[in-house]
Amino acid sequence: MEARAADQNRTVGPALPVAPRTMVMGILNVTPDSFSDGGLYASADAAIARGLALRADGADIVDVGGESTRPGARRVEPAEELARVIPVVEALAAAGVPVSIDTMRAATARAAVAAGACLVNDVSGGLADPEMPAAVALLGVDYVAMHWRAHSTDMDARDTYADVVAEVRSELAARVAALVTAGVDERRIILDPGLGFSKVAESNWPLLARMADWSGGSRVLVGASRKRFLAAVIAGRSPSAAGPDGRAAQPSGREHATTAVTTLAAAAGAWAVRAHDVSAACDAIAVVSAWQKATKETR
Ligand code: PMM
Repeated sequence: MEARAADQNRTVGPALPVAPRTMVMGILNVTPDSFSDGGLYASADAAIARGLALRADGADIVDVGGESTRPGARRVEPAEELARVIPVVEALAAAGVPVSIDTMRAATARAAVAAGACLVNDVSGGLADPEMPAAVALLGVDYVAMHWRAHSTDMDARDTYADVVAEVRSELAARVAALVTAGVDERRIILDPGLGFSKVAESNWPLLARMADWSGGSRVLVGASRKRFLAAVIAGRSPSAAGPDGRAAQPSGREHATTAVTTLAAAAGAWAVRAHDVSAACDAIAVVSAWQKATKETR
């Protein structure tokens, strides 16, 4: 039944992959202003080439987004978002690449799934567009519900937790309940703690350290790649990674710290990580798999 619903809506493109390890979702922002890769792949041709390169590097899924969610970013017009992402989704899906669509809009999700996307990645968990839960139910694809409190212009001010793990758990549970009420199969929902979204620095670490406590057994996607909270940890130690204020250096200088998080997230059983440097993430996950295999075999 579910598979039929998905088939009716998806005209091209491969299914969401399954793997006996943490998967890697390569980041592809078709935007002028994303914090790490903004402007690099703003034309469709450059974005398609980048998506194919991410796949060749080992990405299980390529996550295509047309709207920056960096702190302070303003929203893009719906037509502009569609024009940025749909040609890219279509070309990558036709080339056999599993594609997810990073969008807060139901209309963009619908168009992207029709163009071959097999996963909807919504950083607002359905809060930004009231049509999203019903749209996802009809599309019959898997859905990432990320923890989110406000759009980018206001999100830093919403880092106001007394107990971040308990609050993220209950706010995500409310999103899951709303999605299920709208007809989404709960098994299709993947949870994401929304690192960096209404979480400036310290709030991110308890969510990584206590994944099982807020995820309740659901699949978990971790999006730590090159984010500010990593800079805050390595600030002062490595001039290439971050200045003393934690903000001075380029996001690419946070790659080693990102790989450390990928390793720990994989060891903790994350379903997937979102990564700019897909090779580094794949290597880290391969090491975790080898370590876990040896642990089992030599017990
Ligand atoms: N982070 C960004 C964008 N989309 N999606 C999910 N599910 N989780 C995240 O943490 C996340 C996301 C931030 O922007 P980027 O695309 O420039 O990394």
